[in-house]
Amino acid sequence: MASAILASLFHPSEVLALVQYKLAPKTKYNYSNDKARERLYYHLNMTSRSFAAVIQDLDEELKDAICLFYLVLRGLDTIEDDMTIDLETKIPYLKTFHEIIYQKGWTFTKNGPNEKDRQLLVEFDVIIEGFLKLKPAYQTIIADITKRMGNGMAHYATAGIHVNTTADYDEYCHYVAGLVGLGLSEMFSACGFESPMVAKRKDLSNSMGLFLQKTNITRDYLEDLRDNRRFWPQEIWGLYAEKMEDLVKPENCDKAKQCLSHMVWNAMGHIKDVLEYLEMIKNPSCFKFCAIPQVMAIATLNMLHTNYKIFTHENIKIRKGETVWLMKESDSIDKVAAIFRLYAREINNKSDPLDPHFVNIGVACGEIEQICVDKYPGSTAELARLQAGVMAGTSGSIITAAVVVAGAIAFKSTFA
Ligand code: IN0
Repeated sequence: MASAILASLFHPSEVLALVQYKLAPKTKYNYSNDKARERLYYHLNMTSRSFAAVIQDLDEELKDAICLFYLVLRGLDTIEDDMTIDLETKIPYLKTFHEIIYQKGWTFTKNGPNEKDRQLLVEFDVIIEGFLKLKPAYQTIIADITKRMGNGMAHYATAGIHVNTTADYDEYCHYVAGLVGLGLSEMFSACGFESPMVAKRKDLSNSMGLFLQKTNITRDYLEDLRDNRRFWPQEIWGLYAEKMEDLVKPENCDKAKQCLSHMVWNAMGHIKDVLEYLEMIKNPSCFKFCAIPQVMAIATLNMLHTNYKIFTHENIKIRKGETVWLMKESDSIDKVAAIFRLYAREINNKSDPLDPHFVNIGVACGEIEQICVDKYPGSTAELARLQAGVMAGTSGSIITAAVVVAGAIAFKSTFA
């Protein structure tokens, strides 16, 4: 906690969010009367602590269905990601995973020892037991999406198949993330929490997934390269380097940053659809569930833009304080639109005029501003409130910093 506060020292609205988060009574989700269900949510918390809480805040009708959708996809993803499993073994599992989820007692121990979610597959029989308890409507949606995703992953895992064009890039991201949006939208409409229109707008649902996946792929350049995974499209990196791995060579620093701007610009192309999708979502718990990953993504894109560290450091993340502040602020379309405007301005302000995408990114940021002013006028007041927080912050942080330093000196002189 202390390190998180220090990292957010000059962002008092984040320090405030961290302290509130720390002091807030943790919602105790009690599953003790159902051991199998308790084990399910144990695995959910193991896969992603922060997002697990958001899933557990969903209304009862959808909670288990989305928890299982998440865990089934994490299982499939853990097989796809594992580069210690040879293709002859891996591809049949990817293609039949939609049948495996109906096989009582099935487990998988072929993952390499370092796979983060290996235990999930070792105990996958628990997930299958939960899946088979779901209403048939949700089982059908999850199985259909798992089938299409598994086949798409198998295609791109096949030897010689690469993400060459930006169309390939959109197709790959559709298979591993866009389809998740289509599945979730079908669940939202099927349970009646959202209008049937949500399931119909497959284009917007797909963009929700592409914005998240493209942000992750842009962020994970070095980690993926190390594991011999390549998702940046050659049609983009080929404009800046002979080979994709040449981008890490110090002599290619400028070209690498230009390529990074190109990837950031490509991902920003989905923001208009993301805001239009979120505007359709009326159920408060579904809205937060959908909005939180999207605001995390725009904050991450802002952190990535012009940041050469993605070519030298793995696993760079936004501040803990920033994530807690974003989770607190993502409960209305006006607030979310204000957050997108705030980061669009930061992205535009840090753009390098000499960068070939300076204008493209400037136009994309201008469009976000225009769309929000036109369609979400309430975002202007929210933006002013956020900026007041930030501005008060700047002076506030100096005072806070002074107080902390003075406190430290007083403490040292008293007890040293
Ligand atoms: C998700 C998405 C997700 C949530 C809500 C609406 C969505 C609409 C379309 C596509 C995906 C949607 O959210 C999670 C968020 C998540 O897991 N965050 C992790 C961070 C991380 O890097 O793992 C956390 O710890 O906060 C998400 O990233 N994906 C996902 C998977 C399944 C489901 Cl049901 C929903 C993964 C991915 C690849 C982006 C689809």
